[in-house]
Amino acid sequence: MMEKNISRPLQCAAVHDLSGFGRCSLTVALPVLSSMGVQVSCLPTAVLSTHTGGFQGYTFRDLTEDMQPFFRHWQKENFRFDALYTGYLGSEEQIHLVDEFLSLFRTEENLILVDPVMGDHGRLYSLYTPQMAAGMKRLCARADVIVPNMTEAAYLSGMPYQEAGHSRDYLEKMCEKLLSLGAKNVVLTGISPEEGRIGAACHDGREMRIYAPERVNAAYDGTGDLFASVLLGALLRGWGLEKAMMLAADFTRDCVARSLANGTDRHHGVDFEPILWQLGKRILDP
Ligand code: PXL
Repeated sequence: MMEKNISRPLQCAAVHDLSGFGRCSLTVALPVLSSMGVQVSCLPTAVLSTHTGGFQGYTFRDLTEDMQPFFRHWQKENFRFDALYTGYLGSEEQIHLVDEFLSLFRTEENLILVDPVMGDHGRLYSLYTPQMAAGMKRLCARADVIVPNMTEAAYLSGMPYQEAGHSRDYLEKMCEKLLSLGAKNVVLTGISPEEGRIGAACHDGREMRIYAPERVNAAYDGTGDLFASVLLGALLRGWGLEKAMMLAADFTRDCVARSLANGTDRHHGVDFEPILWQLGKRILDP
């Protein structure tokens, strides 16, 4: 008997680091997108022993030199992607290279999602420089969707950072400033319009929608990557921006809740593995 829903896998090129330990970047993007029926091709920017947000003495192998030969080979092979997805970038030069990569692989139909991974909790990550932050603005200008957290949104928009208590007016101004960089859609993550609620806001250039369910009181590393990966998977499967945002927020919250209940260390990332199948089921068998 024929299986229903047979379709070619969607193809995504993911430009992120590979952090060996601590679920984030490629070790999140790969399983999440695969579970959503998306084939992921990896353009790794660096290989680290752990991510940089909570471990001492991590190794960092910069792969800047490999990036251009890597994607030039892909170009020769004539590979095409339904989505170009960029995350953590390790140097200013990498940002230039990603610019070139986007120019080469951009098509009329494909979707560029730029996650401007720069910092959290009001501060830039330890290896992040102001020059890199400036370069990130250029990448955002080319994106169909950007997914900054509130720290990144503040840096990119020039607006003051607020940890919580975000008014609709503040969020709307922030989205408008980010849209004015050139991005077509903005999804702000980690917004908290009132005590006890946390979620996301999306703006498609016409209107802003807020989704802020009840907060699970914990902060885990890698949740930005998880959110962005789920969002992209849902967009690729044809979901609208608001619905995709809600799925990403719900799935991220469920993973945080389980990790908290399991006593997982916040720097290890969230325990998404046992419930990935639920994500696959939601998206592939609606
Ligand atoms: O999750 C974001 C991220 C990705 N990659 C690396 C990081 C971080 C955050 O700290 O250090 C290497």
